[in-house]
Parts: sequence; C-alpha cells; structure tokens
Amino acid sequence: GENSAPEFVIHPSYLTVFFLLFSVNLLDSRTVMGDLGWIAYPKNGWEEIGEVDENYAPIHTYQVCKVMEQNQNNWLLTSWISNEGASRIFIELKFTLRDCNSLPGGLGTCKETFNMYYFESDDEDGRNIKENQYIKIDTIAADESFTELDLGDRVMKLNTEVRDVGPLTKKGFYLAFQDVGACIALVSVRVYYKKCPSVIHNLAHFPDTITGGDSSQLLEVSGVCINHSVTEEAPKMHCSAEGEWLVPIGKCLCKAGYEEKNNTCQVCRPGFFKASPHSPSCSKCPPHSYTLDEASTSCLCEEDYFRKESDPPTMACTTPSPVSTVKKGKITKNSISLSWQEPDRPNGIILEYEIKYFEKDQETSYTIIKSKETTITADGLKPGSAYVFQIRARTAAGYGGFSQRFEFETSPLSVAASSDESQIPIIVVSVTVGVILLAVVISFLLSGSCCDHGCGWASSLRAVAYPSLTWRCGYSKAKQDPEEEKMHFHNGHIKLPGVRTYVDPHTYEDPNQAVHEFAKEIEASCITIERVIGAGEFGEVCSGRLKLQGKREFPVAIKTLKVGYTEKQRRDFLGEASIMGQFDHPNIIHLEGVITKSKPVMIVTEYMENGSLDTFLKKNDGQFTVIQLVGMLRGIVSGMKYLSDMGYVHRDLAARNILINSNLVCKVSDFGLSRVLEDDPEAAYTTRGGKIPIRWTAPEAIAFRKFTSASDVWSYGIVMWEVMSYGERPYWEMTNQDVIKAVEEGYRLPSPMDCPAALYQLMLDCWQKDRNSRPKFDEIVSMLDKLIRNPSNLKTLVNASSRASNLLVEHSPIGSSAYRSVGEWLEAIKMGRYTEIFMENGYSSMDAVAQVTLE
Ligand code: ACK
Repeated sequence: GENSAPEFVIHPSYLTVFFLLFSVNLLDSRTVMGDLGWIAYPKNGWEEIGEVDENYAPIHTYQVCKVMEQNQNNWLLTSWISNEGASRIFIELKFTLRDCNSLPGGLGTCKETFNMYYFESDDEDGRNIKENQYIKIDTIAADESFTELDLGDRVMKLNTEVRDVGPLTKKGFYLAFQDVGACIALVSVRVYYKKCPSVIHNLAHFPDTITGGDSSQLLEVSGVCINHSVTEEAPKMHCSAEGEWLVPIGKCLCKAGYEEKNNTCQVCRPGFFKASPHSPSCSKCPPHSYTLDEASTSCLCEEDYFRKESDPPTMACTTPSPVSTVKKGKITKNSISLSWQEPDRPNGIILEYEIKYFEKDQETSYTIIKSKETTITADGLKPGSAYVFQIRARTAAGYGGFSQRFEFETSPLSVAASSDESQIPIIVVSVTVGVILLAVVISFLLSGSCCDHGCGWASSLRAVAYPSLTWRCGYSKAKQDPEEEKMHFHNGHIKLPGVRTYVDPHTYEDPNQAVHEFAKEIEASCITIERVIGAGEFGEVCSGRLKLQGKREFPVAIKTLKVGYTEKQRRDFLGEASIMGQFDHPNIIHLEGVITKSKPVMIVTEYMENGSLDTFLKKNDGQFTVIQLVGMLRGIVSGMKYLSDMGYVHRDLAARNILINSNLVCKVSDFGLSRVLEDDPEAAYTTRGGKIPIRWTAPEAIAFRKFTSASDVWSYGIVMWEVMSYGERPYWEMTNQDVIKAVEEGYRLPSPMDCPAALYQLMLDCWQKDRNSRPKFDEIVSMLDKLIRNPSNLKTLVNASSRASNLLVEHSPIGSSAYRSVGEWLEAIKMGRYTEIFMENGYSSMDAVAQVTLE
C-alpha cells in the first residue's frame, strides 16, 4: 500500500526464504499535512515549531529546553493511533539533544534523556487519563548530543531510536513523551507494524500476514495452491516477528496439462502435454501423436497409429505391425486363395484385414476385399495372369501399413479348359441354373420390392443410380463370404456399389422420394423453436430444441420454408436436405431430419453455436493462435476431402458457408441444388448467364463453368485466406470485373498479415491456373497435419516488407519490375484511378511500391 516501506534484508539462516520485508506505517509525523492534534502539558513545556519545508508542508517538530529550571515534568501526548490489528508496533523517533556539558551554568538541572510511554485504548476517550496510568516504554538517550560548536557550524546531530511494544490487546493507543529538563527537538515520530508480505512459494500463495505480538513468536500460515496447481503436501510457512517468512513445509505442483514457469502454472501449448502433476514440464507429443488443444494431459494418436491402453502417454504411437508372411493356397484359372499369419505385435485386437489386389502393371484399377479371417479367395480373375496382393490389418486405432507386395499367377486357360467331356453336362446345368437365377433377380428388381436386408436407401439407390453397375459387378451377398466385403476402384474412385457415393437428387423424378430416401421425417411436436437466428434464402433460420423418443433433448438449427412458396421453391429447399442427408462426416453439417408433413416445411440440422465462420472471425479479430486457425482449416479441408471422395462438388465454398461450433469445430454447410445460381448474395451473373461467387471461384469455373473438386480447391485457398485474415473480404472492394481480369493476368491475393509462409504457399498452390497442378484435398489434409505436428514450421511468417498489403501480387512469369512506372502497373491491375493517390503519398517508383507496408 501507499504506506508500505519495503526494505532489503539478507538473512543468514537457510530457513529464511524471502528478503523483502514490509512495514506498514500507522503514523508518520513527517507526512501529516495539517495539525497533528498533539497536546502539550503544561502549556509552556513542549512547543511546536511552526516550520514548513521547501514545499510549504509543515514540519511537525516539537521542542522543549527548560534546562535551567528545576523539577521539569513536561508531557507531550499524541492523538489516538489505531493499531490496525497489529499486536506488536514499532516506534521510530528522530531527535536532537543538547550536550549538557556545553551549557554554561546549567549543569545542575540539565538532563540528557527523555521518557516514552503508551496507553492502550479502544477509542479516543482515553485521552484525559492521568500521567501515572501511562506505561513506560523506555528512557531515550541520545547517541550523539550537540554542542554550541555544532550550532555554530549548523551541524544537527540527528539521533534515531526505535522501540517496540507488544503484545497489544486493544484497538489503538496513545504515546506520550516526558521531558524532565533536557534540551530536545523531536523532529519526527513514525509508528509502524511489520508484516510478512504476500508471496508465492512452492506454487502456494501465502497472504499478507501481520507479525505476532511476541518478539520471538513465529506464526504458522497455511498456503493456498495457485491456479492450475494441486496440493502435493499441505503448504505452510512461518511468519517471524521481524516480518520474514521462515521454515517452508509442503508444496503444490502444477496439475496435469500445466507446467511451472516463473512461479505460475502455464498451460501446455497445443502439440505439448503433461500427463501428471509430477512430470516436471510440458513435453512435445511423442512420435505419431498430436494434440490441438491447450492443457493436454495426453496426445492423440495420428490416423492409423495406436497406443495400447496400458502404455504410458509418453510412449510413441505405432502402427499395427504389418502382415509379413503370406502363403498361396488353391489357385485356379479364375481365382487365387491366400492365407497369412496374424502380425507378431498387432498393437491391439485386429478387427479385420483389408486385402488390396490388382493385375500386375494395372495398379490404377484395384480391388479391395475386407475379411475378418486370415484367408481369402480372390475370384473373377483372368486366367494365366499375374496378380499383386497387399494386406493390412485394422485395429481400433485404424489401419496399419500395407504388407510388402506378393505376386501370384492364376492357372493358364489351357489347364482349366482341358476338355474333360464328362464335365459338359455339369457346365450345361450350371449355366441353366445361372440363367434362371438371373431371371429371378431381374424380376425381383423390376418389381421394386424390398431387399432382404430392409428398405434402406442404399439398396434401392444402387438400383436407381447405378443400374448398370449393379449388374456388372454382380455384388451378391449370397455368394460372398459373410466375413468379406469387396470394393473395386479405378483411378482412386470407387467403381462398385457397397460404398456410398453422392447421388444428385435431380436423378429422382419425384423430389419427394429423394428427400425421404436421404432424410428422416421428424414429427413437428418433437421440435421447439426458440429464436430466429438469421434469414435464409427460403425463410427464417431459427434455433430450437429437438426431443426424439428415447433420446435426450438437444439444440438444433431449423431452416424454414416461408409460406406461399412455389413447388420449385419447395423442391429446391428440400433439395439441400436430400444432399446433406447423404453425408456423414464430423466436418459436414449433420442433418437431423425434415418436417414435410406439416407446415411450415422445415430442415433440422445440428446447432452450431458460433454461427458462420466469416462473421465469427470478424467478431474475434486477432484472438486465436495460428494453431487454432490451422485447426479450423484442417476441419474444413477434411470435410472437403470427404465431399470430393463422395464425388460431390460444392461450388460455393466460402467462409460464410462454413459453420463453427462452441468447440471451434468447423463444418461445411450450404448444399443448395441451384444454390450457386440463386441464393448466395455473393454470386453474380457472368456473361454466360450463370450466377457465380466470383471472388471464391476458380477461373475455369467462371469462364466455362468447369466446376470440379479442383475448382473447390481454389475456393478452399480463398477460405484459407479469409481465415488467416480474420474474415477480410477477398480482393477488398475491387469490382468483380477487376477481380476476374486481375486473376486472369496472374495476380493473386497477397499474404494476410502475420501469416506463416507455409500456409501462404499452400494458398498460392490452390490458386494455380492449371487446375491439375493444384493440390488435392487429401494432400492438403496431410500438409496441414504435418504443420500441426511440427508447429515450428509455422513460425516463419511471410516477410512483412515483401507483403504488399492491399495490393495484388503478381504470380505470372512477368514480375512487377516489368512495369516501368507505378501508373503503368496500376493500369495493368485495373487500379489506374489510384495513381494520383500513390504519387501524392510518395510511391512514385516501383521500388517504393515494393516497400509498402500495412501502415
Ligand atoms: O452467421 P450466423 O449466425 O450463422 O447467421 C447465419 C444464419 O443462420 C443464416 O444462415 C445461421 N445458421 C445457419 N445454420 C446454422 C446452424 N446449423 N447452427 C447455427 N447457426 C446457423 C448462420
């Protein structure tokens, strides 16, 4: 506090912990501005010298000098002094005293001491008590008295004496100074108590503690563990009468997820963890594990990596050991049987094996079989052909690595076709049975009745969307080993059913059928609408709650279709649900269901507390760590990878179409049918009549409507830019036409402020003119994962001086140096109208322009 006077004391004892001692003033006569209110008795004894210092502040000096007179008894009584709860107080006196020897003729009566007394009282009423009720503290003598000579030299020999009194039992006290015939000037009186100052030791907080009343007393004080720490052994210290902390016992430790730094517990940053209070500090996640959260107590294994439950969190995550021994079994002209041994160290229970095989040198067209057994038979193979097999195991943690390649050959045709006449009848019978079976299956499908495993959308979807595939691949449960599942791929795309692929609801003649194929009908009574949270293209967007039978009520977002809609509007509105309902991924907004049987028609989705990402970022400008931003981008790209794997092209990927929940998980949303053409306020009509969100769209999609996953990657680059610049508008206020031209001419958005160079490079890669050169979504996922795992790679920021903010950056082979003047350059990027402003502000050469900073 204002009155506190810290002092430095170095104590020799090893038990002493702290050097900073505090005393708190109860009275300091030097700092009292007005009247001290002290009383002198008798009136002609002590007198106040009405002096002021250089600041005209009064110096409360009392003097008495009745050395020539007999029987002096002069009292000076202070006003009441509160002890503020202290039970031992200290009194520091500064005074000068005249040497009696230097007084001519006064030797008989002259004294060289005075007495100090106190009287305890709870209030100010005790002032009129008698002198003999005061208790003597001490007789005060001068260490140095002054003489006539000193007076002549104007040397004042100031004495300082300190006495202490205690234990005190009342709320306050009076002091009294008794003169019995000395020549004294009492220059100042300071009354104070001592305390052990509040301190943090061994991560425990010890409060300000007033010392005990007894001069040798130690007060035992309990400490409180500071934020994010836990008690190891109850922390205690001892406060001495001198205000020193002594004898510490016990301590606190930073809890798991926090480490000790400068007497505080600091959170472990993303990428680091601390498993127990006893670990000394946060450690980097062990190999093949990561954490995106602060205060992690363990790290999660990367995809396909695993740690046993019994393993400590400091252990690296490992993959299941790959399958190493594969033996061939029966081989015919069309099939190869294989068996293998379970890996030695599977790192958990093996849930299934995945067997990938393809005809030698035809790797782009491969088949995957899943099996719970350690044997399979690959059939439907070409006779006399070599096939390559690879096997991997899956545990709860995901897949391990593929085994090495094993090559086996089917029997040649000549062997299988060796004409054994006796087999002909069998072949004839088989063919006949086959034809009959085929006929049965055809009629079964045409009749439209349900399949044996229910009326789920997947079975009928196959027949509707992929009728030819259904036949060609002959995927038949009856023939298949119940433990096996088979999928065929071509150029990375799933070729056969059994895997969900996006189906355009337009392929349905009846849009109502599509919506009920992919979305659950919810009863209106299960929904409680609470608030309107926004306006959608078709009507209000509300928040509310959904209570399904047997489930807990949970928050949802509800899109409504306004009354008076046309049939087309209803179809388009529900189209979004038909699309959304086909997706199931943590980074895609989840459809709960639709309400179509009552009005208003509604689409019910999961509720995302933080709303749309662009608004959220603008609201929280500069508030996130780079790792948090990269975490958001990782979520978005993971959702986009899923969509592109499903064969769905979004066409309107932009931060405004990403929703973010309270855990900062980002989810891709907005899956309109004709959405890009209709409902995005950013979408503008192109010369070809389409409506396109120009700033987010790849040039080939603007120019000739070539919308692909590669054009979605371009948009993803723009979203990266939006995220890293906290919701800045891409290309700022440039017109759409200027944006199209600038991008066509090779200009790209400059790096956002403080953007890691690796991320900006990734944006530039997404904005490659040649769409085949842009990274694929799965590559972006891996790149971001790598950055998250090694956050040090995010430390290099795009050099501030090379960051020409608010200016587009030339990424075509012609560098900006190709322009002879600033005017020429501005003209080239369709910003010629700003030439004058550039000149006025001293940016008259291209070199000067290259130095432009945000400021
Ligand atoms: O930025 P916002 O608050 O987030 O405003 C828009 C508004 O509705 C119109 O689209 C919000 N919104 C849309 N879907 C959801 C959802 N699933 N959860 C929360 N808010 C949503 C969006």
